[in-house]
Amino acid sequence: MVYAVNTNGLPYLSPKPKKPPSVRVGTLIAYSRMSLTAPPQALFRESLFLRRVAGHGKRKGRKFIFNKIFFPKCTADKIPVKLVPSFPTSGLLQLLFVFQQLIVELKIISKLPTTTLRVSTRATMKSSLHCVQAALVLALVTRLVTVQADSAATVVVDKLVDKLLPHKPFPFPRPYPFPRPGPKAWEYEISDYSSHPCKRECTLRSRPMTCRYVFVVENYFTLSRACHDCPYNQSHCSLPHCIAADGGRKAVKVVNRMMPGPAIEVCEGDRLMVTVVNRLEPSEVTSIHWHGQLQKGTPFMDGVGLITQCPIGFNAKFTYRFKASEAGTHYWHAHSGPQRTDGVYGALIVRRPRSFTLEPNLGLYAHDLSEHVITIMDWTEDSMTDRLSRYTHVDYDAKPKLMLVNGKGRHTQFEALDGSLHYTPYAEFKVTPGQRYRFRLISNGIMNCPIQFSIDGHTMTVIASDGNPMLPFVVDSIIVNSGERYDFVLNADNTSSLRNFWIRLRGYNNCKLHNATQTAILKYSGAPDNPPPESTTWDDAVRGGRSLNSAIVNTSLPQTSFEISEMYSATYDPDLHAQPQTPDMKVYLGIEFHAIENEVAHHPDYYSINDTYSYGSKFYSPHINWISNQMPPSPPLTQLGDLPANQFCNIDTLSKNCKKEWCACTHHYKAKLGALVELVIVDEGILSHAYHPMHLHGHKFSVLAMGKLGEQTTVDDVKALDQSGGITRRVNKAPIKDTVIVPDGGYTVIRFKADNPGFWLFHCHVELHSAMGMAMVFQVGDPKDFPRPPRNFQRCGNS
Ligand SMILES: [Cu+2]
Repeated sequence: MVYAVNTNGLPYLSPKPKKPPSVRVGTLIAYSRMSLTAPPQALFRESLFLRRVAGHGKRKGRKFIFNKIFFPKCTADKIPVKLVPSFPTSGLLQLLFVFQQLIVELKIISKLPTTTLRVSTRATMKSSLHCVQAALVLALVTRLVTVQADSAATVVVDKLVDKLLPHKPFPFPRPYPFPRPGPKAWEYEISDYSSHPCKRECTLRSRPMTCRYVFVVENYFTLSRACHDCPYNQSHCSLPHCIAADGGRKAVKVVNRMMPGPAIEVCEGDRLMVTVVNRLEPSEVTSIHWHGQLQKGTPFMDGVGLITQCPIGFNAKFTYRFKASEAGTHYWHAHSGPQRTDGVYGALIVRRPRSFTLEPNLGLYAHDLSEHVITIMDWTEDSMTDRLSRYTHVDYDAKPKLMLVNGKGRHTQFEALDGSLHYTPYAEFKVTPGQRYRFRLISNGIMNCPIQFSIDGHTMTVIASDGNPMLPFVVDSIIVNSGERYDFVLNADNTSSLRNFWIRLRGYNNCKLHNATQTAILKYSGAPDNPPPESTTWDDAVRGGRSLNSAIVNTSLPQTSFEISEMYSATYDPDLHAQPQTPDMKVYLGIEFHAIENEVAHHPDYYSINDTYSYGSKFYSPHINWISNQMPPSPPLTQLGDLPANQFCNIDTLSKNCKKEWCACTHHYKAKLGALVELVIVDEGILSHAYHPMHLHGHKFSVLAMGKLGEQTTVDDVKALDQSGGITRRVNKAPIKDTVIVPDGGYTVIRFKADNPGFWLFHCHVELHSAMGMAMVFQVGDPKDFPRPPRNFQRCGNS
């Protein structure tokens, strides 16, 4: 293959270059026309490259403006060159750089599946600065093209790149953003983002980055053809796009053909731009919530379909743009329908520079690695979309038999022709003896299924929850509820006989009925490759000793229980940790299931709740204060005027008796901007022993008190107790969270500062409970206080 670059007159390629001469050419404006045909990452990459070359510039749409630009002096004006595209392209790629008044245009024309590109250039001004090479190198560096040439030519190009980019090493592996060859999902390259440039060491001096991702949401299937011979050939189970799960075959919904979806790992202050492309055949809507990010100033990016935005329509896309303002362990998940429980979820890790002021528990660990992010969840044999219909219209079969760790686990047994037995692989977490690691544990739990998490032979030092640092607390197990996150330090010091250990999950409540359990492996480097010898049944997964967050219920377990309300925050938040004060607004919320003529599930004439023959399958409505929350037809955040006046209600505005008649509306409370709001959440515990992890959007809250009064209680009882001074609140160093459990037959008291104008969902994180009404919205401030949504923000609703 012929390849040549005319390097004559390029002083920086002289045999002994001392310092690359450069020419200051003033302001550079670079336009890109790539986005029509190129993946969005390419545009990002181009931007990054220009920033490296030209310093910090501004981007306005497709236009990049830089005040200073130093490009090497170059004089050549012809480049006979043969190049190949780095990715399949179906049309014209064009780069146009306006260099003061000199226009350098690089046209790359290709037709699939051609391998040769034609490059043409034009200069519109007579100038000695014919920086055609610069444009070529730009194309090369941005990986739009690669050189098809012999090694000598590659060396020449590499030298060109080196001279243009003296700040080596380049901040990410060279193949980015095309990390591996693979099929494209329509026009989008689907990536796991394992080598994303934003995944970097966070330092005090580093500038915030703009971090772009494309999330293609699809209906998919476990053990798809991407899994080839999995599990008979174990290595096939980790092939790209293979979701082995627990070995069961199941319809799932996923992002970028991964489960969990791509982990986003950024530094605090980075700007996230996530384009969500909805490919959920047939015609399903979606939206993505960034669980743990407060969205201050960007409430319309919170991702709650029909509260903060219109759900993203089928075949449509929506770009979430927001700042990663909250450091810590968080996660993203779908917030339209039950998609998150079918697989649309992934980690969202926001790191801080290694500074004791910012990370008070920094001294406890040496490593904070991507590979030590653990997502756990209960898992059903059939899809949750089906199960939601069944829950509503048939019976309450919400008893998961299974669990997953990072989308993996062992359950289904496969028998090969030779009679050998095979299973899908366990998740593995590697450690080196003697080292201390920060693990980040995230629960994407589906059902009413608290999970006891423990590691054989080790204790855990809990250092944070929901992204908020806590005073370190050593425990043997943590009870994790849906939506909660716990960061703990693991000291890899159990080396008396170098071996591996089980990481165990044990389910309670709904998960106890089928003894749902799962294990993963803590792998010591240097240990034999065998799995641990101990048995892995549900009974074996019990762990005694000190347990955190059992919600005062599991007293029968061989453990000493500590509650979240007994923990101490390691940071001081003036809004939440000031001296005890009377809140500006106080709301009592009773969460419970009630037998009421819920018109979604029952019909007064045909299958009434009072029909004796349907006794066994009565639908008990998940309520907050006897109200079934219903989503409005349009998002109130941006289309408040489109909603009827009676769309919103609460216990104070309803005239009917909700204990007799079904009350359904968008359950709504309004808080004044800046108000300190206290919620006394009461789980009356009447129907069953249920756990309700309550999650607040847009705010974090302090947990001031928690108590269990008996098997059952009522809101009135708790109110009376409170008024008689029977509920003591600890404000000083109260732990800060965004998702908290409420003891069954008891209460949890939380406070938040309503300082984030917008509409914010507050809901149970058990999917079926929330979907059927155990949710409400807090309006903070008036519409005049709301930030203005982006131009052309989507609209939807009744017509
Ligand atoms: Cu619930």
